[in-house]
Amino acid sequence: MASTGTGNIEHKVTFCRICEPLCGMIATVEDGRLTALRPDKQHPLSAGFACPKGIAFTEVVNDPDRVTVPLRRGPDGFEPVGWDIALDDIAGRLSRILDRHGSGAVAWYFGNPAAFSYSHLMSVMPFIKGIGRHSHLFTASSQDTSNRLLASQFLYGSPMAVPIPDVLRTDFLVMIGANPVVSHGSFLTTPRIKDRMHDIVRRGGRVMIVDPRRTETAAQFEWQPITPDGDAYLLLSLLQVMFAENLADQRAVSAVADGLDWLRAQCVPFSPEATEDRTGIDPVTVRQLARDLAGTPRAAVYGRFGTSVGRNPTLTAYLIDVVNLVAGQLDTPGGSVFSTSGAPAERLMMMAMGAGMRRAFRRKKSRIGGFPSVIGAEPAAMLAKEISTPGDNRIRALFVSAGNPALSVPNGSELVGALGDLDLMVGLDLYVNETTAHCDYVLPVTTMYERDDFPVTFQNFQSTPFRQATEAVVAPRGQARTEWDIVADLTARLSKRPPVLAGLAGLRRLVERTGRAWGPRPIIDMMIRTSDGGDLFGLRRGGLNLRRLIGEHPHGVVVGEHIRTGVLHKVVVYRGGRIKLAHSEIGAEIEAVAQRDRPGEFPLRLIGMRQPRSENSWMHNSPTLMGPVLKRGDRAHGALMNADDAAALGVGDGDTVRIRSANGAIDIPVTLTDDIVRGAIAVPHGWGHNGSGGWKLANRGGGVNVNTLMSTAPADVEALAGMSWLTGVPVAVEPTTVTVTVGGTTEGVRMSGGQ
Ligand SMILES: Nc1nc2c(c(=O)[nH]1)N[C@H]1C(S)=C(S)[C@@H](COP(=O)(O)OP(=O)(O)OC[C@H]3O[C@@H](n4cnc5c(=O)[nH]c(N)nc54)[C@H](O)[C@@H]3O)O[C@H]1N2
Ligand SMILES: Nc1nc2c(c(=O)[nH]1)N[C@H]1C(S)=C(S)[C@@H](COP(=O)(O)OP(=O)(O)OC[C@H]3O[C@@H](n4cnc5c(=O)[nH]c(N)nc54)[C@H](O)[C@@H]3O)O[C@H]1N2
Ligand code: SF4
Ligand SMILES: [Mo]
Repeated sequence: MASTGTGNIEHKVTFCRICEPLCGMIATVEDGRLTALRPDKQHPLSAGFACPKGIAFTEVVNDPDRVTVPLRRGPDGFEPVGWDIALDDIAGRLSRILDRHGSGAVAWYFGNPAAFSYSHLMSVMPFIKGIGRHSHLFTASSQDTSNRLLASQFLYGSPMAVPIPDVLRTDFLVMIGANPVVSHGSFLTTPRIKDRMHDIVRRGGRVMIVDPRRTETAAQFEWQPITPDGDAYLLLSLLQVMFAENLADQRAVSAVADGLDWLRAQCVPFSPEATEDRTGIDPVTVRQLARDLAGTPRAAVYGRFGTSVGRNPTLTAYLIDVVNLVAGQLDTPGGSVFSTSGAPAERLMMMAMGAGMRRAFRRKKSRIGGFPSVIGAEPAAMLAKEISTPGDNRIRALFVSAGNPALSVPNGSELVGALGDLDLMVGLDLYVNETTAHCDYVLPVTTMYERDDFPVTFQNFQSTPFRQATEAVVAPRGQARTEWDIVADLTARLSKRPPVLAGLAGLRRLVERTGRAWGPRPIIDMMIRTSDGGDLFGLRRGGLNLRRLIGEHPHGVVVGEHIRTGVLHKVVVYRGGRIKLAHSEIGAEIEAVAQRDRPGEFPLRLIGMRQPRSENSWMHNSPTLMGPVLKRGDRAHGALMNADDAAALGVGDGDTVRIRSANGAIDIPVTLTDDIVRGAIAVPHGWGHNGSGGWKLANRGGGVNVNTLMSTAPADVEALAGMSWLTGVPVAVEPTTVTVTVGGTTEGVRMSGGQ
């Protein structure tokens, strides 16, 4: 690995893997210890940018609260044990559970950071699938991306075909439900995304942000306010206008897609006038937007998190692509494009994945709620009920890696209650968090700087085709090991290995016999060699392989100026290579949208809000990130509310309010603002560190778990992709403090205790 420095101080080139831009980093390593991180000025794309979280990561690596030895639950809480004792016991208990109850008794939940580690994904997936055909897999994706992947499966035949906006070339970017100034982009790897968006405006183009809140991003560009969960109506209206005004080149669309007549008929009832009370957007604006999207030569609509967690998110994701298609903006420069790797085998992979996942979607239904399998997983909102409901294939052993579902999925207290029914629970995490606190064992894992990596997940979401790989920067702290090693070791210790796992164990022995380390590197090497910029195993002189990428290009290499377009025939894997627009499932969702309930007992709508110094639930133990927050006292976690709504309810700025939903209630201080539409209230997620976790500073930050308000009733989970309902959730807000005047000074008096 490239490094410079004198004596015991080295400066190592690497990259951040907290969020999707994967910013280049220089790590200062003194006597083998990570002492500082700074942005890499020589990184071709992030070019000296890093956010506060990335810089603060040194504090995670060296955190005294980190789990650095295997922990076993004893009568007095967790106690350290050796790896052999831990893994022998886990393997023994797992083997007995498998013998007695079969593979349906075993489940794995992996969370967001798993997507940022090749060795994590490439070990856990084969393990849990290899356990047997009834095993359960849950991921953060049913709170995040499954709807988007399923929409691609419907339209193109494969969940791997996910279009992204061609940010570098577009002249009109419409972002729906995304706040990249804070999130740094999602399903979109565009380092320095804010600068790239300002470039659009600088070259005479426009950026429009469709969001119920005038976010940090909306404040810098055009803000189009919308009623929470109104996106499907807006998109249907855009299509209605495009058809009614003949803005679409229908011949061009019919040349690549089947079902245009079906689609046109579906949109008829949704004129902008008919949807105005659902979106809060004036029909003149909607018509103009439709004309601008169809009339600007390079325009792209992009939707992200805010469009993924409402009532009908698979439909919404489907409609975003269809709007791009009908506007003539799909698969064209500056439009909505498919970032392909250039590997000859890519289409074969997509075809195989697509066929397998389409079959599983039709045939495999979850035990509780009958939800279809989406990218091989079940809805995490059903995890608690899958543990606590008796019957065949009830979960008895649960592994949780890189996740904190007690805070991240709906109704965490139901889940925590259910965890007590398990016979075995094992966590693989950097910390004892609010979920792993309930484990029999918590196993210490490496941080991103303690392992080699290549960001497989994000290769096809890059605005600029780019390759970078890294070695570990420091040795693992304490006894931490990679998920790959832990899974391999556990597999080897199972008394009777299911056939797939036996095969993997055999393969491992074979590889080790040749003197090579068992790991994901050969697979990654092959990917690099066969995709854009690769050496094609010697056929392309000077091309890349993994060794050369790390050794000669530590800052990474741009392997193409722009995303390739004109690739529809490669990414659409249906026979004939044609997009399929007509689906009975989509028709049923359009029907459901038309019938959606109006506000009743709960008149307001809850939305989320990411924060620059938080990463979901897990960076609240960094003094650098938390210090300024804690200084502001109880404002570490607070809600944002429209000032007029507040006035109508008698709520003042800074008051603590009670937010109630059909599912629960939380008490939280509010800040009043005009920068959020009337009827909406925003609460950040990832808080609610109640002291059960081992992260002391996070516990001091506390906050409340907003997902207490969310439902796990099967009827409240989206029927298609099993998405949790996290935005546009009906709530009522009431003051918990009243303002009284005592001897001339104004004070708030609490009317009721905590929830
Ligand atoms: N600092 C920071 N960065 C992060 C994270 C973090 O926790 N902190 N998390 C990372 C993760 S896991 C992800 S998935 C990404 C997500 O990144 P993004 O996809 O950019 O998502 P958010 O930042 O949550 O922004 C979603 C926006 O949708 C709006 N919204 C809510 N409901 C609706 C709706 O019904 N319609 C519309 N149109 N808008 C709506 C919200 O007001 C919000 O501004 O961020 C990643 N980056
Ligand atoms: N209400 C509401 N709920 C939400 C969201 C929202 O916006 N609003 N966002 C949703 C989204 S988009 C997401 S992605 C989920 C996130 O939810 P989850 O993925 O379930 O949890 P995180 O909070 O990301 O916690 C990640 C855990 O991984 C650990 N960790 C970090 N790095 C590693 C590693 O390399 N290996 C291992 N084994 N562990 C590691 C951290 O210590 C932490 O405990 O939350 C979802 N829930
Ligand atoms: S934006 Fe921040 S957290 Fe995300 S990759 Fe860059 S430095 Fe890391
Ligand atoms: Mo996420």
